[in-house]
Amino acid sequence: MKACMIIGKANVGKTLFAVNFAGYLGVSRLDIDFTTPNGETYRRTLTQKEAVEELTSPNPHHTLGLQRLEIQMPGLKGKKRFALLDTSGLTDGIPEESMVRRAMAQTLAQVREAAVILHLIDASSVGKEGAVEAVGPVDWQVAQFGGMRTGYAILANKMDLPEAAAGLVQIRREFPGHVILPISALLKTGFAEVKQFVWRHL
Ligand SMILES: Nc1nc2c(ncn2[C@@H]2O[C@H](COP(=O)(O)OP(=O)(O)OP(=O)(O)O)[C@@H](O)[C@H]2O)c(=O)[nH]1
Ligand SMILES: [Mg+2]
Repeated sequence: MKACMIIGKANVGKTLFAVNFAGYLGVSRLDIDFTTPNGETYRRTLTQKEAVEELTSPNPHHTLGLQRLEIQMPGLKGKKRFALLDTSGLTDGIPEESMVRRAMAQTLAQVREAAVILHLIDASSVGKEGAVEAVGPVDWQVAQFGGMRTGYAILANKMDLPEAAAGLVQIRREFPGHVILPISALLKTGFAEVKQFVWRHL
């Protein structure tokens, strides 16, 4: 089955996007297949609310492992089945903690297999002073690698926050030639455009 992978730095909103986008596509009960960085697998069934509560967090590196969700996407011409793959957050440079390091390697190993890559960037943090750069070398690497195929888009997330408008301008400037879709994973805005992009590239 073709996969649509969600990738990006820690805390940019990958998991909230995965859960809410699945909801937008009509999935209310989430059967999620987890694969830990050590390769152990298990399944959990969660409601939307439970998934948001348990799987998302304001603290970075909350997701450690792959979280796979099968989706039947309804469209004008029937349905398309695909796997929505949420991944562990990336860091610039090599992470200190071995589990995070392994999780990051596991994430990167999926890039080659994915039919569609949705690269999330937190538009509200771009240009802000902080301990972690909002757009860092790892984003350039993902854009370079992902941009070699057609099914690659940058999702500028957290557009509901006031700082995000300026962040989006900067993202457009720094990633010319790429598809850039502004979204709010929280408010589910921009999802129609994302759906259209995913549909076209599956
Ligand atoms: N305001 C706002 N907050 C958001 C949005 N998307 C995510 N968040 C918040 O950002 C934080 C991180 O969200 P996650 O979905 O856990 O981020 P992640 O990219 O999966 O993070 P890791 O799994 O740690 O890599 C949470 O507190 C979310 O509620 C958004 O569109 N708007
Ligand atoms: Mg996550």
